[in-house]
Amino acid sequence: MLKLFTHYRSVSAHRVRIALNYKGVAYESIFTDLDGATAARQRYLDVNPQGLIPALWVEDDLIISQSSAILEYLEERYPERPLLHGDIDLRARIRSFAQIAIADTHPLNNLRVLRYLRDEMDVAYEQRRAWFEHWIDMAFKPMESLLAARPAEARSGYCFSARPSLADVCLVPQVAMAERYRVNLSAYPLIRGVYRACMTQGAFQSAAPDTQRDRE
Ligand SMILES: N[C@@H](CCC(=O)N[C@@H](CS)C(=O)NCC(=O)O)C(=O)O
Repeated sequence: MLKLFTHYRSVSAHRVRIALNYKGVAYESIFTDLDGATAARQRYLDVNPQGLIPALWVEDDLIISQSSAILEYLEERYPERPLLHGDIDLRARIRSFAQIAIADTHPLNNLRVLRYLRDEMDVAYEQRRAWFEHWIDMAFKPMESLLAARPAEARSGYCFSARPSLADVCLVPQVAMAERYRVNLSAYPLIRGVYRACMTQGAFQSAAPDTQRDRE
């Protein structure tokens, strides 16, 4: 059985949990500390030398790090319930949308960045929160525009189609994290609508941070 090194608060692990659940792939959760100082965390460097979560153990010779690499692997290995679907144009649209979250937003609001601001730059909590909110807005504004510009046939409950795609998989963890930081999302009705639609689905519910067994 696959093993996912995960932490309930990890946005990147959240993406992978949704994809595994959606595809109906059984996996064991290995709850892994996000705190850089613990012994368990040091041991985790043997699994993923980058020390970042998630990692997917497939076999001893194959441990995949980086959530987008894991998502691509799952898509190729379990194509039956695809997250990249539709025609080539739709798949391009889905990928572009997903990359806003994966490449342009999460790296700026990652724990190690926020910790660096706190510990090395002496940035106070309110300013760190403003930083977080700024980069969320820089993502959600264009994402909301992309959703508003969808062709009529793409306007289902989900981002771009009648079933969830990689776009939803990447949007939902970002919204969950924004809610955790109490970011005001009232300017993003389409994003909130997609989030609500996704959260009616078991695959998304059982991947949510609050439903994870390592949640304190
Ligand atoms: N690009 C990586 C990012 C992984 C990542 O940054 N994970 C976070 C949790 S969401 C982490 O491990 N943070 C620990 C830290 O920042 O020290 C991916 O998509 O897997």
